[in-house]
Amino acid sequence: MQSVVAQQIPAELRQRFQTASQVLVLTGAGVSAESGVPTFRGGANTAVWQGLPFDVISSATALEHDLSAVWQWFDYRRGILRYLEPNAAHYTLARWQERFAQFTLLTQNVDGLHQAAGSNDVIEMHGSIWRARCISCGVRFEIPREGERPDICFACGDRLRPDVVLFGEMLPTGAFELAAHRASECELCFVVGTSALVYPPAALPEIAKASGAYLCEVNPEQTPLSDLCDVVLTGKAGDILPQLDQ
Ligand code: BJW
Repeated sequence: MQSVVAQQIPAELRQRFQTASQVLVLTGAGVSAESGVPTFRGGANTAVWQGLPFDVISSATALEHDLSAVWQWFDYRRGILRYLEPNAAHYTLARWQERFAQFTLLTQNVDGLHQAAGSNDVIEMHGSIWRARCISCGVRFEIPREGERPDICFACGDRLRPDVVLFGEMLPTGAFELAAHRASECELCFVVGTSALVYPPAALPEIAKASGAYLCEVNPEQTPLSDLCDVVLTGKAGDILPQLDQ
């Protein structure tokens, strides 16, 4: 593994970036940090809401026992997100969809900022904070940026829940399979702003690497994935990703 600081993009990475046709990017909370979205982990901190660590309140168990508390947690976060904008990293990744013959953007984020920056066909592995889903019939509803969220299913009248993947829940049908397929095909794989602790998404760079891809991590901190990477660019996504375009 080659570890370099920002503004020293290695020649091999630059050359691969110029010639690759199949590129995959996996993003995590760190890509939105420069927009003001709090990360879950990192800097030796863990997100806590009303005394509950996020992995307690964002869990299938919490949903089962106290749906109202889970909604309060997500309502609180939408209240913050409503005022936040994409940053240079989101806009750079949106440009990359035009640059490569096949470009896959996989995100673990639920904040919708990639789409706000102009990315299409984002594979949202953990759902979206801007949707609700019926706990009985599964119909999904958009939650408006302004105004009230729906709390009852218009189709069957049952309760709604956030359309996100909580700890102990399965990913959306087909999302991991599609992501794993794309990971196995890509030549160049970027892992940006994720602690690479949560499975199954953390397995995707391993699949890419095992299939022959060149693996590049962008993160100010080391992660369990760093040693597997061909190159680690140590720094902020909003500083580093635009440099690759230059
Ligand atoms: C910057 C930066 C800047 C800062 N620029 N970078 C295999 C082994 C062990 C456990 C499991 C396993 N398989 C499954 C499990 C269980 C579990 C799991 O993975 N647990 C581990 C934590 C141990 N997984 C699941 O439960 C998953 N479901 C599943 O596997 O189903 C099958 C199953 C069912 C039942 C039982 C067992 C299996 C579902 C996981 C869903 C996770 N959902 C969450 C919450 C979503 C809702 C919400 O938003 O509240 O998703 S958890 C949270 O972590 C969120 C994130 O998407 C996810 C990943 O976090 P991420 O994005 O990496 O953020 P951080 O904060 O961790 O890291 C930020 C990084 O950014 C840091 O590295 C910083 O340095 C960096 N950074 N500024 C670039 N400017």
